[in-house]
Amino acid sequence: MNIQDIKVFVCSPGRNFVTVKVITEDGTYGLGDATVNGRELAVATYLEEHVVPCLIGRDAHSIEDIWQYLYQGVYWRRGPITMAAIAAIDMALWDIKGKVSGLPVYQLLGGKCRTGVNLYAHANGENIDDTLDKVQECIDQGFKAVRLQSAIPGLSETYGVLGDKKDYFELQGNRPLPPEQEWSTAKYFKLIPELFKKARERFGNQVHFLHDVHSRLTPIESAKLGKMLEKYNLLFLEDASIAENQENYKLIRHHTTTPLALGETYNTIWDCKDLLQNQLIDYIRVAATHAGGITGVKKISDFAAVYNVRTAPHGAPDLSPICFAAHMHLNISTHNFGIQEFVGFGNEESKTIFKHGMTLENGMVLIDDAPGLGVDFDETKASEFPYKRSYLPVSRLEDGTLWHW
Ligand code: GCO
Ligand code: MG
Repeated sequence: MNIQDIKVFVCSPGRNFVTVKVITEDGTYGLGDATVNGRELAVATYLEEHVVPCLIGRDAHSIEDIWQYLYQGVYWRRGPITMAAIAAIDMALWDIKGKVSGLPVYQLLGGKCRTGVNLYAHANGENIDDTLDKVQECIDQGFKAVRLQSAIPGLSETYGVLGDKKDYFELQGNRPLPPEQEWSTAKYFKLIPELFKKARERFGNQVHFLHDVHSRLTPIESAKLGKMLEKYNLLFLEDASIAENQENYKLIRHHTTTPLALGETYNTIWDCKDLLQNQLIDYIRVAATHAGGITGVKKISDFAAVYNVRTAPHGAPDLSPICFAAHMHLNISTHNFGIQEFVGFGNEESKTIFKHGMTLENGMVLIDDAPGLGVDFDETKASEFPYKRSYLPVSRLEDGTLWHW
């Protein structure tokens, strides 16, 4: 069953998405997500110029061989652009295999390990009380785990808290350049223990709590934060420090029993190999779109299982519903799955483009038994929302030094 055509679409229903459609000679098609937030056209060009011509005429069933052909077969390996391109092709090929066999992708991956996929929701507030009111809303909606983020007094803007802006695109106003945000670890440290103290006082142990540091702390500061938060019993502390140097996490790990999660920007097993085999983290957060698709994530999950590390896939709104569906098939069929980040199924515009049968019930996502990934893409509707240049913010310390965003 040979590949006849591959199309790449870039649309912006409130934010940019890069979508790939692989079509076989009998007309079966599969879909993949190749979105790299703020660098969308780089992946689209990589696919159109460098990947598509090599795949026409190849057998769509040879998923592993095509994955290796695009990974090992290219002298320039790894990196987010390459791996997102591989990911989108890979998802589309799994989608095709499912459609041709009449089975949902999770059946091809080994079948169900659980009935539904546990989620954590976001509570992002302008201050502690506002965050706690948002936690209550999440509990009322049935979520059993909630990530708490709060604006930091004295800093102009805080990660995760957008005020009256609905997304980072709107935050940039009419000037599509990276917005600049301030960071102060001292101000952050004044707020965070207080946030979790009040959260436990108000909610007791009704739900799991999580928090995303977004990589702003040094390793010793992360160790200190982990220790301060131990008594509030977090499910995990995410992206405490950057781990380009994976050794950093030894220092954090040796000081705290707060569980650690990492990996939303990782692209291959090589980015997290040392973290996993040294048991320095508890959850690996790789996303199918950024880590080589279903095939890439499966390799990482199986390796993680050896070290008792569970998966907690990235679920931000810049991953399209196709990636989310790929995660659902992985999550439901992966024994060492932990929890899935969830921020809803997209805005109203994107719901007119991406159609699927996933439903939310009692803090879980349930998937239907549609063959393949179970998502469809309306090309005509997508063309009504053309690409808009957009950037994530950058971060600076109060003296102007560039810092991790
Ligand atoms: C998360 C992430 C996101 C990222 C975003 C970047 O935990 O959901 O940290 O908020 O910042 O996906 O594109
Ligand atoms: Mg994060």
